[in-house]
Amino acid sequence: MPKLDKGRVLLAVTGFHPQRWHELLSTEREVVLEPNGPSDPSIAYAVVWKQKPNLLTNLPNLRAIFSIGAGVDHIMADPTVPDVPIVKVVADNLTQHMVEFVVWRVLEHHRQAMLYQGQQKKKIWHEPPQRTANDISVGIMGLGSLGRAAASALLSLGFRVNGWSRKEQQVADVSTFNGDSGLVPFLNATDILVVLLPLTPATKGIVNYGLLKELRKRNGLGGAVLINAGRGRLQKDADILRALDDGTLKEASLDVFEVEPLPRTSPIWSHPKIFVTPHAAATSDPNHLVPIMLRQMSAFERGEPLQNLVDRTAGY
Ligand code: NDP
Ligand code: OXD
Repeated sequence: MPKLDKGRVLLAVTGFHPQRWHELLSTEREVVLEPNGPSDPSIAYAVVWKQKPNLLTNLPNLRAIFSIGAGVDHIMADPTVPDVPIVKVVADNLTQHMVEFVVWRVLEHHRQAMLYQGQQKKKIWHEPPQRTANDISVGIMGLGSLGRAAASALLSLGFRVNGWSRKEQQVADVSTFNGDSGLVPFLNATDILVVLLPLTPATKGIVNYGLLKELRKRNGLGGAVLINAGRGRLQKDADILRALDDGTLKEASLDVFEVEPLPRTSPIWSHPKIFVTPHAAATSDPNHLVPIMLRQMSAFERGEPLQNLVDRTAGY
């Protein structure tokens, strides 16, 4: 295959100022924030976060699209995205952020942080019964790069870990389940549910009341716990509130919401059993991610295959 020339980059983001991304990409490439017309022939790569609809549709020389996040639903939301390779983020730095988030939230629920916070407010000196991690099964929905890394960290703390994926997966020391038939057995064996799925047509709304009902409740936590750091539209916010209010769920940590930013009127903000973070579980840091993107572009131009490609049929 003949070597490709050094392609120009379109940096197309909405919702934040991409200054640092621009600076770092510009160290090696010519970068533009808008194409020169809808069929700009000079654009070879697009680096995107929630690009404007139709922006990429007619770029005739587009070679690949790089997502600024691990999730690519923000790209796939536009059905006119052309059929070029889409690269998702897989990076130690992002994975580390997510592992820290999952371990933090699991430990807080396991060690009953909400109970102690309530006691402290009322100056109550009371020690509830304590369980160790190996009494608790954490079930991770999504055994991708983030789910596997979270599983490994939780195992090292002594938790039992279950995992659910689309295809059959083998992960050392993790009890794995897959597909529709594996979902209920996975939930029935899970005390703390951690959601690290991508948002696709198959997963939209999956975290609903019926699913939460299947979680195990016979543990020392006093009820099942939900942690969602995947995507907000995987869940039904109203179903989570219902499950918390009727005791189906004991507590939840939510990093993502059906509508983001979470509207100020949402009852989730002030719910005593919900810990809220603003889609901040694992931030994409340009200092770590841009060098990986630049290396991939150069390797591709030398004729090497792109890594971490999205399966467009599966949607992630
Ligand atoms: P990957 O693409 O590496 O893995 C996705 C996992 O989900 C795979 O195990 C896959 O199964 C599984 N999966 C996908 N569809 C289904 C389905 N229909 N049924 C069962 N399992 C399914 O993703 P990452 O681990 O890199 O990231 C996961 C998600 O985390 C991202 O898509 C993003 O939405 C979210 N995220 C959130 C962040 C935040 O700050 N809140 C930050 C970063 C990511 P299989 O193994 O069989 O392919
Ligand atoms: C991501 C995110 O997908 O930050 O990486 O949500």
